[in-house]
Amino acid sequence: VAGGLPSPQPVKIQEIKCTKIFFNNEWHTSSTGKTFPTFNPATGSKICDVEEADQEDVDKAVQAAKVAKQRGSPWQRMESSGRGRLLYRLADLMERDRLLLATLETLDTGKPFLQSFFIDLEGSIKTLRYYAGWADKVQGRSLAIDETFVCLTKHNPVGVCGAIIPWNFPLLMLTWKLAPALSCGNTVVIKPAEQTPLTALHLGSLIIEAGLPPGVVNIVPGFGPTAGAAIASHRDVDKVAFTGSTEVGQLIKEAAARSNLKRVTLELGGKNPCIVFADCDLQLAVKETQHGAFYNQGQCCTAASRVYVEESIYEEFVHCSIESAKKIVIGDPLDPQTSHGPQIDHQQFDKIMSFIESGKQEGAKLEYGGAAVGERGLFIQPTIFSGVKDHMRIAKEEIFGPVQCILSFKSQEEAIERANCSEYGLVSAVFTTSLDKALSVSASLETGTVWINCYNALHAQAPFGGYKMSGNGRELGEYALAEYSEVKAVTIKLSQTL
Ligand code: TXE
Repeated sequence: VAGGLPSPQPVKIQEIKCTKIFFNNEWHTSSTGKTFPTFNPATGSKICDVEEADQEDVDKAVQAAKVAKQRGSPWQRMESSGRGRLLYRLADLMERDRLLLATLETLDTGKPFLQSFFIDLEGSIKTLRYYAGWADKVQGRSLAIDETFVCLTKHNPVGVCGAIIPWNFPLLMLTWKLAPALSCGNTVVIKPAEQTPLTALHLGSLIIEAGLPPGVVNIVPGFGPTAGAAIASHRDVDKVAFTGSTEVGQLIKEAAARSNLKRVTLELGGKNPCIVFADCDLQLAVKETQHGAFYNQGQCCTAASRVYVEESIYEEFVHCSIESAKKIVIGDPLDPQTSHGPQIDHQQFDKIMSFIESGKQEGAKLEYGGAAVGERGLFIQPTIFSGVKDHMRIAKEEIFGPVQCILSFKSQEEAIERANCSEYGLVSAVFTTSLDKALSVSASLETGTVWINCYNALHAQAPFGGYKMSGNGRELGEYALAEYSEVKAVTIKLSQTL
């Protein structure tokens, strides 16, 4: 019981209803006749089979999206406040089905149920409402111009927007793309990750119920090299938004360049530094950095994977971090007591275990965890390494698992230098009680987000995205509207200067 209210509980799901390809507000079987299974990573058992979209199905979905955005179509002619109303309605339907969607998300990803409910669903619903409010506020300007001209700018939709989604936050990453795209009047073709298609498909049923015109939102469950690649290289897709690995991000940009130079926004990996100064609130820093490292089993692009701690408090920080890790409850993700679930699949599990091995081999000190839990299954203990050095693989590469690396530093300048010494630049954090220090260090960090005395503080109103190889463009906030708009300058010649 939280705040006097009963804690939300997962619902019993008898049958998964939405398992087909979704376009034109209808459900379709795949053109190849193929399906693929989706598994519960907590048990290894199959949840259901899903229709597998391939190139031909993507073509049909893109065609539907293209027709839906055409001049004179209901969507194109709809007034902007009407688009806003549809987004509000979609948010209300998501709220109505919140328990079901949170349960589906937990079944498919293995993330603890209360996290699905309070983070993924909360964030998705808020994002839809935030962009619903923007729909009738997307506007151009009247510009000061040389000579006898007047220039007006207008923000138009880009057109058909592809969205390729990862498995770590399936519904949240989807709404981060869907909401601004619709707010600006685009149409969308979404490919959920092959590991986690279920919440995206349920959304399809809500799209119909909300009353969006056919073809505005289309969903093609399938694999990366087939359905995903078909979107990235499609000549009728005008923009693609991708969240996933840096390697695939590079493939998507290449495919965009080779096809029609579609616009690309990328949200890729991270190796995110936290700088913990001796004058910080130690308990707060321990709590936030650890939560940052282990949240969602470490499967976050924002994972706090390099924690630099000032030498004088290093030992105490490591000790407190170990004590804090002991309180983490590993178990059935559907049990509301659980705070740590399984990794998503065998491939990720093996990759993480090999990183843990490399940390030991390269001489880091394993302070806590480091092993799989149980004989079978995909659970890994929260793992803490101290004595980590910058050259070690665990300090350089994205692990995407529950591994916290704690390093020590002597001076502020050294900490900044080492924090910036990465090909990634997604997020960073600073822990200090000195406002002056917090602001000067944050000004020097080469990351798209800097959190001060907090972590994973993501909000629909604030932009999110990376410097360097962490990506291009920004999601969320007013900034994301620019990623989903074309700007048209209309210049008028007058007979005299105004
Ligand atoms: O990612 P992929 P994977 C990182 C993390 C993880 C690693 C590999 O380090 O360990 O990536 O994970 C689709 N054309 N992140 O293999 O393959 C794919 O179907 C078009 C960070 O799962 O990048 C899925 O929908 N699309 C990350 C999506 O891309 C393709 C989240 C992501 O999968 C494609 C996930 C192709 N050729 C992994 N190949 C983050 N930034 O949060 C695959 N896809």
